Amino acid sequence: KNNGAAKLGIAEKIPPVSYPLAEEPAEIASNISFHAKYSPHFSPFKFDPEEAYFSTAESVRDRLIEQWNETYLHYHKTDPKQTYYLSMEYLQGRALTNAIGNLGIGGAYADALKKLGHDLEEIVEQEKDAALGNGGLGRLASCFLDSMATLNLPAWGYGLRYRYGLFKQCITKDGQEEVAEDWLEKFSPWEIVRHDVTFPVRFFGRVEVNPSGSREWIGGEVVQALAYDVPIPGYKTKNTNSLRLWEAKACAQDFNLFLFNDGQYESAGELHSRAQQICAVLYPGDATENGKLLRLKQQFFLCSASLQDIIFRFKERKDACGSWQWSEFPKKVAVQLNDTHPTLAIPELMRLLMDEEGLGWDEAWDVTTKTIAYTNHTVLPEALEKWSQSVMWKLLPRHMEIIDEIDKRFMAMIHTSRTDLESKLTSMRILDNSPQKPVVRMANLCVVSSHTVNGVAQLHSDILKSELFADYVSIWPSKFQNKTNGITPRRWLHFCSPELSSIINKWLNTDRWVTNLDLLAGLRKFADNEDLQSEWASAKMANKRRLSQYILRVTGVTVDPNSLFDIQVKRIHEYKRQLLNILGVIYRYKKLKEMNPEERRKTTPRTVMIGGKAFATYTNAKRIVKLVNDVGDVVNTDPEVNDYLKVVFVPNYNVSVAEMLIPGSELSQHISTAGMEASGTSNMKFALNGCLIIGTLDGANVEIREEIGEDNFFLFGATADEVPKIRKDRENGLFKPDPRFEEAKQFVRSGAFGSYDYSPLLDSLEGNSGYGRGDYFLVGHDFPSYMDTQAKVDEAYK
Ligand code: B1N
Repeated sequence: KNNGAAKLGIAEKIPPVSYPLAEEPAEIASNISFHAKYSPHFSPFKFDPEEAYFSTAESVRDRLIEQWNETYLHYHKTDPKQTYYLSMEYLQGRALTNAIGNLGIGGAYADALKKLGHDLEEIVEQEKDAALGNGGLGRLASCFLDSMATLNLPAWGYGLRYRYGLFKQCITKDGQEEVAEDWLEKFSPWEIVRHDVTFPVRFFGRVEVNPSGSREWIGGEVVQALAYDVPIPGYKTKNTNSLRLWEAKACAQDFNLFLFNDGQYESAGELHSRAQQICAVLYPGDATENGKLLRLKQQFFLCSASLQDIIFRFKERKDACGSWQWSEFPKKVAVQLNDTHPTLAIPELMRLLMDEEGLGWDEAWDVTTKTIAYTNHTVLPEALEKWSQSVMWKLLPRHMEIIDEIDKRFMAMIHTSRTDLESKLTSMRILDNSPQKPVVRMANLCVVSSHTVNGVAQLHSDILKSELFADYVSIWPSKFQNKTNGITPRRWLHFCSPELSSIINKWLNTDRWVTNLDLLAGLRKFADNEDLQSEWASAKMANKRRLSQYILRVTGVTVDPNSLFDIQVKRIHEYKRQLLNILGVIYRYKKLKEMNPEERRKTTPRTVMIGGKAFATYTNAKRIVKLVNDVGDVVNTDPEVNDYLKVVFVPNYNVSVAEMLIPGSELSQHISTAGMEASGTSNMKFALNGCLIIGTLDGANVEIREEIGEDNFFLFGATADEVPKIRKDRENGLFKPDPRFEEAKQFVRSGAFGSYDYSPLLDSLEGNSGYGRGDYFLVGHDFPSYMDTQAKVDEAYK
């Protein structure tokens, strides 16, 4: 029975203890009380909601650890091929509801807490979101972890344990203000620090050639990577995977006691504070020069620690079975790169194999390219990573040698076997040696070194093949694939809308849809059933009421649950076109003002909610946040109109806020300029909650529309293949703006929403050409079809 443990050499040392896991609410309650009493974190004399949360979480964690240990031993014993997801971002959100839901003990815990005088709903609110990510890319990583655990896949995530994750967004009279959010302020009950899992990670230094000819990276500074494991439970399975987050630490000997005793306290601890900087903050993902070196250090730190750990475990499992070969590595290990942020995994794996394990180039290259795969998440030029060659030579000299060699060998291959591509070589190469700014193109390095490259929705993957990576397709036709994004149906329907979830259970007579969404098609045959319709409508109304109370609490604005709830929540970006949305709202407001009361009564009352964070340095995005807030202030206090229109900026949009908003939505907006949103994932969450979509043919919208049917999707706007010609026509002065568009802009310029100067924002919509001006995102072009389509929404709602 203990084969796995025997392999680990721990079977004899640790007798098999079984921790008595309580099942009955009374036993669970005493288990929670036990943690409240013995937890070193709080006074044993108080049991307020916060302490109740931490004690509850610790009691749930005991169960997770049991399953997690069993899972680890199981995989040690069976030695399956294991997937490792390398990501600089994870947007985990809260863990308590998810954990007890996946373990199937939600009801027992609710009852137990009731016995202790607490309400589970209130207790879960005590948890801070783990927001170690910016947006869709980070949330996708977290959804994948949940789904892989549920599918019983041996799959781990690797990431960084940022001290400060995504900032908290406060709204002031000046618009967005960023405040550091300390998610570890008290502590996180969900992580297990692994003092037994540490690896050294080097920066800077130099390369030395040994007498044998092998190369060695030495000198520089070395920090320790310390692992923190977050158990990831699957739904209704014992399988419990790991999210391993690395923290950077200096060693005790790096603390200079001599300097300290000499009174030079800061210098004494310099190496310690430099190590601490590495995981101090989540990079805001913006395209500024600032902090670039630190970001590169973060990326390498993740890659190096993770690969050392992966190799360690591979060898540990192999050594237990006798002799083995490195060619088996790709049969046991798959490494998936979440965008180019962990690209350094490629040269680091090459270095570890060659310099540490003694493999030759060809063998190391074969292992590396069979192990690594790359997911692209964007075609936006400013998000395609390029690292300065000189910075890279300084920080990672050995890796630059390796990248240089990969580049040389790629060129040699083109010169010998693909002379037809020689004219394209300059742009296909990994190194861009242009004299002004020599850089490494990370996406090119990923394409050349991965066995598979995927986009995240069909349209996006097609664009990768026809544009961004077009030149590579004829070399490796089968390398390029599509994997349309997905979401976990547990968090995004089953747990966030228990009302709707139980209606679905009832009508399908099963809850198997929770792990197989295809089964939802079984509802189709009841679509016209009036009982189902009224149950559905009352679940939606319950969720709208809950959302209304939340809106009142966080904004002070009263919204009417009988109005149409129209929501756009996502990062604020010009390509996502929150500006199109708010200009449409502004036009609607102006028309409502011009109507007489009789006419107003015939309109469809709407509550428009917009939420999302703007990068701290993205000025136009912040102006959009301010504009939405200013419009809300005017509209919501205008007694002539505010029975028919409310405009709410939902502050501090995050995973937990999404769990509140999405179930209460009726219309959601996914209105990016076609071709620019790689996939989108909230579109899926809204659709799953019975919300209709107004949107463009972009990203996963295209596939969602095919799935839910055209009559559930309000389509408007230019298509991706039309966009280049529309931009060209505009440059040639051929654009004729719709009068409604002009009227909306003019209304803002007239000062209808206060004295703030919106002209830089509005000017970006004017002019003939250029990124950032000349309406690059086609707001003006799509405005008329957007307004016409919104009119259809109003009619349909009636
Ligand atoms: O990745 C999501 C997609 O659903 C979205 O459409 C896409 O915009 C998003 C640099 C990014 N692409 N690129 C990023 C994040 C952080 C950063 O520093 C780029 N995020 C996306 C999941 O596929």
